[in-house]
Amino acid sequence: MDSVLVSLEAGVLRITLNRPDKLNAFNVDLHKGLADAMARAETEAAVRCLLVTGAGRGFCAGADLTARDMKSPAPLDLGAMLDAHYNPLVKRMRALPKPIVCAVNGVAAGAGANFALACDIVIAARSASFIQAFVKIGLVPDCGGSYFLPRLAGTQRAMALAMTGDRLSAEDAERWGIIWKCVDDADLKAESEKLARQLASGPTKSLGLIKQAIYDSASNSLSAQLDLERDFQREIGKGEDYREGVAAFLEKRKPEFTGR
Ligand code: LHQ
Repeated sequence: MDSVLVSLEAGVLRITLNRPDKLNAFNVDLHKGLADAMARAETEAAVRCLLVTGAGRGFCAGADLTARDMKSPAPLDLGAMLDAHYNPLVKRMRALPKPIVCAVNGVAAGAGANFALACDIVIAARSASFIQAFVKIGLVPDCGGSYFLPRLAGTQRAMALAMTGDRLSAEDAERWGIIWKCVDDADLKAESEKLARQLASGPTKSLGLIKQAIYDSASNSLSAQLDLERDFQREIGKGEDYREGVAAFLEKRKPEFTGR
C-alpha cells in the first residue's frame, strides 16, 4: 500500500497521508512519498495548489514510534532524522511559490501537528485536535513547531502547549489564530476542496509572491517590507494575470487567470 496517495485534478495536487492504521505516522516511506509529491509541485506548471489531508480517522500522529529499536544500547541520533527528512520537507513547503492548503481530518500530534502548521492555510474538522506530544516522550518540538507556534499563538500559549503536551481542540486552534478555520466534520472535504480549487484557478504567481511576502515579514523591518512590496508589485504588474484581472473588472466578468 502506498504511504502517500497523490492525484492531480483541476490544478489541485491532492496529497493524502495513507497509513491509517498508524494514524498516518511518519516513516521513511511516507517521507519519500512526500518528497516525490513536493518535486512534482515544484516542477509541474499544471500544479497550481496543493491540498494535504490524512486517510482514516487521524491526520498524522507524528514520527512512527515503532520504527526504531529502542532496546538497542547504541544512542539514537534523532537529529539525523530531522536533517534527512523533516527539515528539508518544511523548507521546501515554505519555499514553494504555490499555496498549500491543509485539511486536518483528525488528530495531529507531534511532528504531525507541526507539519500541518507548515502549510499555508489550515482548515480542520471540528473533531480534530492538535497535540505538541513531544514532551510526553521526553523530546522537544520539531518540524518547525517552536517557530510557528509562538508566531501564531504568542509566547504564553506556545510555551504552555509545548510544556504540557495538552490537546488543543480545533475550535480553540481557530480561536487562537493557529489555524484559518474549523468546520463541521461532514463539511471538511467540500470546504477544503472548494478553497483549493479557488486558489488553483487564481493568479498563481501573485499567490506565490503573497506567500513569500507574508512569511518574509516575520523577519523584516517595515522599511524592508515596503521595499519588498514595491519589488513584488513591479514584477507581478508585468504579468498576464494582472492584465486579465483589470480587463475582467472593467468588462464586469469573472477573470480567467492562467497563472502567467
Ligand atoms: C502510532 C503512533 C505513532 C506509531 C499512534 N507511531 N504508531 C520524533 C523522533 C524522531 C525524529 C523526528 O521527530 C520526532 C517527532 C515526533 O513526532 S515525536 C511525537 C511522536 N508522536 C507521539 O508521541 C504521538 C503518539 N500517539 C498518541 O499519543 C496517540 O496515538 C494519539 C493522541 C495521537 C491518538 O490517540 P488515540 O486516538 O487514542 O489512538 P491510539 O493511541 O489508539 O492509536 C491508534 C493506533 O495508531 C495504535 O495502534 P494499534 O495497533 O494499537 O491500534 C497506535 O499505536 C498507533 N499510533 N501514534 N506516533
